[in-house]
Amino acid sequence: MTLRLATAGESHGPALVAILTGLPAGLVLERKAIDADLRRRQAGYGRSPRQQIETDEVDVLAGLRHGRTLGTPLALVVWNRDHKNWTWGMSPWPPEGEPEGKGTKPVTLPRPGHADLAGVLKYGLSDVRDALERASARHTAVHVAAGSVAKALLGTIGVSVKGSTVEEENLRARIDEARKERDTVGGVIEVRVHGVPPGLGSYAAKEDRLDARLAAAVMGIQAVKGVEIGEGFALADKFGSEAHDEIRTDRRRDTNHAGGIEAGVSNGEEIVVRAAMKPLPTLMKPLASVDLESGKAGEALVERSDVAAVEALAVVAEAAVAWELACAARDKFGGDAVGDFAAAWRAYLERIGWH
Ligand code: EPS
Repeated sequence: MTLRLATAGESHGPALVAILTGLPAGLVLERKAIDADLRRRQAGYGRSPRQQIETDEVDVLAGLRHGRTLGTPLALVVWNRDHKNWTWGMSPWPPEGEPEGKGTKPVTLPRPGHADLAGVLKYGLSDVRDALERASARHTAVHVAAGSVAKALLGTIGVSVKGSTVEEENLRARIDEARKERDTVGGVIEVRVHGVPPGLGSYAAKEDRLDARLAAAVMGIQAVKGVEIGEGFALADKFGSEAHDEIRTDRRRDTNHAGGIEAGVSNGEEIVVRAAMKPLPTLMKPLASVDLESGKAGEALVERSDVAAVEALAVVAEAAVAWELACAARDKFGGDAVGDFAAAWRAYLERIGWH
């Protein structure tokens, strides 16, 4: 059984939507748990005033009855409350009446580091807004809702996933300084996963490798420029005798340099994924750019944005890792009913003698 996720939505459009297919029937979902993850994503030091406008909550349009999945496509919606300020500018149909509100004038000054320039060139656009709206990290909200569903599924097989920022000295002071200087900052986050048995993923083909799948999922999050599993880049400086995790008679390890994955397959230890986020590209002190209309030098677009979103990234990466692991678990344990899925997992643990 293959778990799949499709999403749609622009930052200031009416809503963000997700369709999840391949979930088993009978999975219990709690609205409060999904909404709590959505609120965690919105919090964090250095976020934009946008977060005072949005109070993200999930609505379910299909696939759920009385809090249990039906085994049919699950359709989730997170509404953009800010859309009310953009009804003309982001109208899906040609807008009627005089231009009013936000987004009425074309954006022609691309921001270095955002999707703006590549987007207009690639898609043949003249208004940068047509590119930036979908590229915006606002979109991560609906991924967090999907990740919350994935965590519920993983919970039925004893797997828990947790993202956090990696303590960096004076992160908050750096954010304060950046705000004062009208600048932005990035940071590092990590996701730790408990309870994954050996055997998720496969070395049989590169696209099946669990580390490759997790890296792609986390690298797919806006502003992420680096991902490592376990000790990642630091392993390159070690001798083999220092880098590998020796195997005890009970087949567990005393160390975890590998971050819980060897040869693209989980080894039963804690899975550790880290990601580096670049400083966000919307600067209140704009960088040099070109006006795409006149061809003359100019300064990049300045609009409301976050100074930092590192704490949000921890929640978004947690969701991405949870989703990928749920996919790998569905691949391995299958089942149309959630009980079948959990029974296959129990039988597998029995076979490999893993408790
Ligand atoms: C973002 C720009 C800002 C952020 C946004 C991501 O949007 P706005 O201009 O509306 O303030 O606030 O993030 C969110 C809205 C969110 O919910 O995370 C960008 O360009 O990526």
